Amino acid sequence: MSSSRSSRTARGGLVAALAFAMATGVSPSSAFAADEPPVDFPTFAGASHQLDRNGSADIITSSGRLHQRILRLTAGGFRQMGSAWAKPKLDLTKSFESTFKVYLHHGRPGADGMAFLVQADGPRALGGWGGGLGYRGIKNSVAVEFDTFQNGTDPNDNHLAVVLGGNPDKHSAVAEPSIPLYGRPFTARVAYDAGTNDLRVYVRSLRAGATEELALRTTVDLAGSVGAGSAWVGFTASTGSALSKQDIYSWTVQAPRA
Ligand SMILES: [Ca+2]
Repeated sequence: MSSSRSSRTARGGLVAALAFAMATGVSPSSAFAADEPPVDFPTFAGASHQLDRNGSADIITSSGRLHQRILRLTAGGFRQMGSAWAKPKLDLTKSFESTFKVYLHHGRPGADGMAFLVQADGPRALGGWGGGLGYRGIKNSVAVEFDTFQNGTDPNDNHLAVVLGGNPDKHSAVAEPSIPLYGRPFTARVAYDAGTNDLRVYVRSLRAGATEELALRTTVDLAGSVGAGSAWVGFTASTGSALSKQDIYSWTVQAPRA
């Protein structure tokens, strides 16, 4: 029921955007109203035309109880890498927050993890596999990684990090959350204050009664780091000689909540 409702909403939004574009001469991609979130996927039903996907990333129907459309970044094979970027670019000179539900699962041990990125390389950007987390080599980027496999410069196999310039061997900031990133679903929230360059990463287990935890806080100038005032926003992930299915169940990017 919810998927048919959201796809109707998506079509309605598209019609409204086209009508707005025809009335004003503005292209549909820049026709978001000021109070409309630039990214809003309660599921990924109807999202095929709103996401650029590369490598192993695809929109699929999940198996199991939920049986909904999800974004699968890696499909459980060896040496895979995938990326997905929202079509509209994100204004990095404004504060925002992004919330997404993640489930990294299937293999034992699981690897390698996934990352939330803002990047100015383009909608085809895709980095290296294994410890590259699908973003190694995306030069004009800031990554918030959720790393489930310990490589040479990693502190452990369950850490968050902020990484600049597409080099996962060098953490600008690193932290270990209290919850496992692998094997159990969790919600992450990345909050950025464009005035102070304050970046916070929160995580919350989906277990009943779980509370949100501020897992990492650092200062980073997103626009300065990617070398542009606006950027593509999305996810990357990879596998190597160990593997996993790495799934995003929902995703929003919007103005910070009060
Ligand atoms: Ca790693």
